[in-house]
Amino acid sequence: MTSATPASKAPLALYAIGLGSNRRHVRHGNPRHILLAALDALESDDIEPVDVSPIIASDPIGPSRRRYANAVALVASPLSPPEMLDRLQGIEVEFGRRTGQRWSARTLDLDILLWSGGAWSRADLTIPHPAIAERAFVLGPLRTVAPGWRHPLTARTVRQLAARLIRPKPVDQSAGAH
Ligand code: A4P
Ligand code: MG
Repeated sequence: MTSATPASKAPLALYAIGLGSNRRHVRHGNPRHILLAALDALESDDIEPVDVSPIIASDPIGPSRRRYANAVALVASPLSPPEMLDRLQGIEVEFGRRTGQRWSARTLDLDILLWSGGAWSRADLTIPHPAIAERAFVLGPLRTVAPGWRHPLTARTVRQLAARLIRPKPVDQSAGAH
């Protein structure tokens, strides 16, 4: 007998999952359609969709020059964070994601952004995703589905993080004075 709790009996956690694509897929077509297909693929016996943001088009951050489609899904699941990561990576592979070059153009990228359990930090998985606060393509869609969710490390809400990101930085008055 095992003392581990079967996944089906574990309490449900809420996850915010970031979706991104900037390559065409031979069957699903353009990045927007890839995200729609990925949202379908995400739904399963133990991953229940709760809400999904609009799909936005965003300029690439990093070396890839192609524009991205991005979205955020809220899902409820008994899966633990490593189990969820495993599931997401399986879906990425199904969509023909080529691994190797970091930040390379990709058919589908699925990131765990937030988890209702708070913070998680292991070698291969960090939650909240470390780059959330600097990324408009994450915060924009995330704000539409979870504006009040507090980042567990900074205690700022998603709405506050988004406002900080788009607020213009104060001009350094001394710059250009010489
Ligand atoms: N990993 C650690 N924490 C997490 C987490 N919270 N969620 C590990 C998912 N994975 C996590 O990821 C590399 C490793 O990160 C995984 O094996 C996992 O163990 P990856 O997805 O294989 O590699 P990557 O995506 O190339 O690197 P990284 O750092 O995840 O890149 P990002 O942050 O995903 O950025 N511009 C626009 N406009 N839109 C985008 O979606 N995306 C990227 C990729 C760059 N520029 C973009 C976009
Ligand atoms: Mg990733």
